[in-house]
Amino acid sequence: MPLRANGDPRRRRRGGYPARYSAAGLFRQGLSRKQWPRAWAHHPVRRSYDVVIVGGGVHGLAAAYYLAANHGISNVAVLDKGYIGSGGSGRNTAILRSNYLTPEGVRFYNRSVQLYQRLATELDYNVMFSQRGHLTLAHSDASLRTMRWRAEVNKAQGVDSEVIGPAEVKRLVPFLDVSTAARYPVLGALYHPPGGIIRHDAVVWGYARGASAHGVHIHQNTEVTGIDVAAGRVRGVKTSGGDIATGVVLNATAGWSTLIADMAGVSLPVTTSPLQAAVTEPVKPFLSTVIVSGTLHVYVSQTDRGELVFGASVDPFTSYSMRGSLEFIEGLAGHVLQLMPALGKVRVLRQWAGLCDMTPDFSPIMGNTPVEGFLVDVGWGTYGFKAGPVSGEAMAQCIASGKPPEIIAPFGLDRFAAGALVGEKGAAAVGH
Ligand code: PYC
Repeated sequence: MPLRANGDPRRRRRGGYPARYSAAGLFRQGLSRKQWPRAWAHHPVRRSYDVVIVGGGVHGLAAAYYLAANHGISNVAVLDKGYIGSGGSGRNTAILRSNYLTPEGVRFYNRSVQLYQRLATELDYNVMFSQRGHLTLAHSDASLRTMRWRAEVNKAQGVDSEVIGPAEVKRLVPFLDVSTAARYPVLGALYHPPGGIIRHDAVVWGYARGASAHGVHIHQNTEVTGIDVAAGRVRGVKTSGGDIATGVVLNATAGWSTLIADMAGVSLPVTTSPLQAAVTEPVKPFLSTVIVSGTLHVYVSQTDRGELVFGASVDPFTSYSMRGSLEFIEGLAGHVLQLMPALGKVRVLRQWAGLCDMTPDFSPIMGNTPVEGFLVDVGWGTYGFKAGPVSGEAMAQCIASGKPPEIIAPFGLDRFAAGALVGEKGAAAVGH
């Protein structure tokens, strides 16, 4: 059922930011000697909301923001059992791209890249999106064929991707070993110029500030412990901060998506595995693109501060553990050195893990469920952060209108029973 707008239309147009972030604003604030106002407000938990969003990561906060900004629905709560961005949104390696394998996937992630491109202006928040180009290396004829396939699908959807040879790869990344003597020689790469990296915390904080300015309530340290369902529809949620009545619950969690769905009696075809990552000490800027090698299970980019951010494959077991392991860092180091032997002396500072909810076809599950008023935006595997803006925009539209918009229609839960899978494994940067 569609929801009615309740937000103040003046706020909808401009947002009610307590302070504007600009060079002039910074100067004025410095002169005033006052504290900056809080970026997002604290509120007591209301006993009822029109919409409750479970999960304060980029997906949940973006959905809240677009509900209020695009549809005037602002009687909305975002609940997180920890602090916002403490799950996958703060643990990913911040890579954005739209060079997927299926037309459905390419269209969807391309819309996300477009929204990311204008996010800093839209949210009045510097999210530091750097479109520095993205290279997926091919080390075998089979992966070169997949790269060609992806390039053609990408181009047909208007996305800039092309297959390039080893000499062009070397020109883009002089430190890369592209010699035929390498253990896994580089035969070519899928080059995707619009891909890049972003400051992931800033994206979370920017959406939180934007949503709050439009009247959304953000409740951190508020765990959902149950979902009330009667006669096939949602009535409310039980939380560590008390019960909340609501007719709409959006499950926008990663890692805990099946546990939340179970509370509503909805079964999801999802398993959860950790994905580890690591960061080095800062070194001089030398790497101006993102590099991915599926064969060597490694991807790497260099931050604006000079650190190298690395990731590898998902751990080969299901678990809710978010700890790093010695096996991971040893395997990663070996693979990195095969690609870039010059990095032998760079020290790793930190490693961590996030949780990936894997679906059978490596595409997400989005939209309505058999329980009326219980919606899902889950099953993101290793692609979740890239999809934050488009998912938020689409789920907001789905809640406001009562039906999934075209762009997420292929990702419904019913596709598994219908056998209409959207196979995206071939576009994974990560080994599985
Ligand atoms: O799909 O680009 C990707 C990716 C990188 C790390 C995790 N997923």
